[in-house]
This record gives sequence, C-alpha cells and structure tokens, in this order.
Amino acid sequence: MTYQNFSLSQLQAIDAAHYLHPFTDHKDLRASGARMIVRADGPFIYDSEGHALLDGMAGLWCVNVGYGRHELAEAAYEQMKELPYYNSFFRCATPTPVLLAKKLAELAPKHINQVFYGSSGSESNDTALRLVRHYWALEGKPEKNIIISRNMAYHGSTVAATSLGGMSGMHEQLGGAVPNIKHVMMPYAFELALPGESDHDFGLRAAKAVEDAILEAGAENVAAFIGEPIMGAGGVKIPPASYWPEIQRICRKYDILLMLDEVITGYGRTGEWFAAQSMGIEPDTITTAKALTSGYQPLSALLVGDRISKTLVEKGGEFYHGYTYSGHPVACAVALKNLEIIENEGLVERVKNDTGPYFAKMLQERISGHPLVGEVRSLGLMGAIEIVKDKATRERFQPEGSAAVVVRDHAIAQGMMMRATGDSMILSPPLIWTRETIDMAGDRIVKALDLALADLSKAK
Ligand code: PXG
Repeated sequence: MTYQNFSLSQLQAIDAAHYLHPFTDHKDLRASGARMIVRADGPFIYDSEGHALLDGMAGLWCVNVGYGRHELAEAAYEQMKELPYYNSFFRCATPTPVLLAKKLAELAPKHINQVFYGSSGSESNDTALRLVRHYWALEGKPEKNIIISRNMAYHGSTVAATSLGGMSGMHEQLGGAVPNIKHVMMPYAFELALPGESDHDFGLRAAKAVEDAILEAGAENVAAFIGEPIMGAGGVKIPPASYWPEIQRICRKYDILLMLDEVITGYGRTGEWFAAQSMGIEPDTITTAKALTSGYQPLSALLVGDRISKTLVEKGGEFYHGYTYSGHPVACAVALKNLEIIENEGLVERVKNDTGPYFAKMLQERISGHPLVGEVRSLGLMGAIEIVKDKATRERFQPEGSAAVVVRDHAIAQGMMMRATGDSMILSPPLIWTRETIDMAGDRIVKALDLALADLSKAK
C-alpha cells in the first residue's frame, strides 16, 4: 500500500501514534501535525497537498546535486544487484568503498590520503574522537587526550558527538558527557565583538581563547582542537579571515591535532571541495557526510591525514572501532556517482565563480537593507540573515528566536523552505541553484520579511 491511499490527516494521525521525530517537542508536534513532503525534483520539494517549495536548505544541508537524479538510483540498484552488502572487517574488502577512498584522496587536500567510513556525521565524529586519542596513545603520550571545541558547535547527536558539540540544551539532557572535552568562545563577531573591535582583531581574540585553554590544561594534555570551518546548525557563523590561520598556527605551536568538521561544508558548499581549502588550512582529520552522497544514501567518511595514518601503519595494533556499515557498498556506489555529477557539471567552480558571488550580491542588495535585518553574510552557497528589532543597536525581539520563526513561517507560506536558528535565518541550497533560482529565492524572502515586519510591528 502506498501513501496515496491515505489522506494527510490519516498520515498525521499514524505519525503521531508511532513516530518519534528527531529534535522535536513531541507534545507540540501532536498539536500541530507534521507537514508531509512526498516528492521532490530539481530544486523543489512538494508536500502532500501539492504545494511546491523551493528548498533553501538542500534537505538538511545535504542534497547538493538536487533532487530527481536517476543516475544515483541506478548506481544503487546496480550495486544492490551485484553485491548489496559485505563488510570490510577481518581482512575483507569490497571494491566500491576502495575506489571511493581513492577518489576522496584525490579530491582532499594533498596531505590527506586515508578514509574511515561510517553512516552519519555523528558516527564519523565518534570515530574522529577515538582516532585522535588512539593516535596519541600510539605515540606514547596517552595523557594527551583533552579535546578543545567551541560553544554552540554542532558535531552530531550521539553521546560523543553531543559531548564534542557545544549546545548547552543538549548537554543538559546528556546526564554526563564524555570526559576531557573543553569548550571555548565561538568566532561570532556579530554578537561577541567588542565595540570598535575590527573583524580581524576579533578573529585573533577568538583564536586566543583556544590558546588560553591549551595553556590552562597544559599542552602536554591536549590532543586536538575540533571545529566546523563555518558553524552550521549554530547559525552559519562565518569567522573572520584571521581566525583559522591563527588556529592552525596555535595547533602547530603546541603540537595539537587539528580536526575539521566539514559535515556541512564538504563537497563544494563553500566554492571549494572542502572549506579547509577555502580557509587555507591543513587539518589532520576532516569529518564529512551529508553531501558525500547528496543525501541519497546515509554515508560518512572521516578523511585522515598522513600524520595520523602513518602512525597507525607504522606502530600497528588493532584499532577497536568500526561499524557494520563501515564502507557500505551501496552507499559508496551512490557517493562515487554523486561526486562524478558534481565534477562533470562543474558545480564547485560554479559556486566559486558564479552562483556564490551572485548569492552574496542578492543578499547584500535585496535583503541587507530591510528594516528587520541586522546583517547578511555568506560564503559560497551558505548564508545567514540576522533578524533584529533595531538595525542600529542590533537589539533582538523577545523572546529570543521568536521573530525568526515568524519570518520562517511566512517564507514557507511563500514557497520558500528555510530554517531559523535562534534569530538567524539560514540558507544552504542545492549547488544546482542558478542565478534565476537565486532571484526567485530573493523575491520570496523579501515578501516573507515584509509580511513578518507587518506582523511584528502589530505585536509591538
Ligand atoms: N557535524 C556537523 C557540522 C553537522 O552539521 C553532524 C556533524 C552530524 O551528522 P549526522 O549525519 O549524524 O546528523 C552535523 C549534522 C540543523 C541540523 O538543524 C544540522 C545537522 C543535523 C540535523 C539538523 O541545522 N547537522
């Protein structure tokens, strides 16, 4: 039986009876019912009532090649027929993940040549955490095991990934985090820069917070620093240009590994294959997932730099870690085809040279002047719009986050799917967006902002 046999209200009732959704207030969802997305094509998603929505979030930051790519379905189908599954434990391998690993080594920065697979970004960050601690143990320095992260970081939702992340609400529900993870300030100039402080100086100060944490813990006890090149779920927070090179310098100075979480930024979003390249840094690990398959299959790849993999090979000893689905052949077949599409269509270069700059211009010229907007920012096809009550003072509407929800609801009603994080409106569209799609998004966002302004002014 297919879903077409059910009405929306029937599906919502079944949903409410049986399905616990992720990151959801279940009481609240039962009161309102879920929107059913039933199909998608190109840049559009369609709900059960036939509404077309321009997907400004590429699903959940992942559908980089857009929807309706039959080649990806065919790649999965062919692999399933040939070999649906076999593992890579116990000295076995299957060819597809092997070939994908080679491809990833070609695309990644030069010093990164090895891959460890999982099925999600969270799993991959668990791997990363265990791997860097294992590395230092193999190096004869097991006491070097503290990991430094940032407030508001999002690294996933497993116990280790939640612990690495810096979301206080998630920590409160954890009832005990993985030990030896410390959090420092995030590089978010819009809220944290001091009066008169330049972006450049703020970036250096935010990096200094990492150095201070290293000195406080003792460099001999610190394994690594982890960060998203641009904080995604935390609100598309783009650090000043001074930040990442300074972080790299500090990590090298104190012999601390640099772990980059590119679950959102990987595979073209910033206009390079990896944001490490946009930021000009050389991380020891890069966590990737999402756009590796454009979301058509669950797959993650932790990209491991030569420094770590050399020690693993030279020192030997089993690394007691892995998943049933590490290197799943079907997911890897889809990933290979997805990377081929991104390459053949030149999507990364297009984001860098054409759509990324055009997207930035649209935000600047059409959105930034709106009375509700305190700041717009973007890199590649990843952007944020800060919603404020007072443009000059950056005062927010109260309660915090409520105004962005008003904007978001109007945006959805205008056929524009976008997300609110606190008071930031977020955009992270498929990389297939053209100038015309960006114009269409601009039209819908301006309308949503105008309608929200009318509502919010009435409420004052
Ligand atoms: N790292 C980063 C940087 C992420 O953005 C993960 C790790 C975890 O990946 P998995 O595949 O385990 O979900 C993520 C995931 C949101 C939102 O609301 C963002 C993510 C997931 C769900 C919701 O923006 N990012």
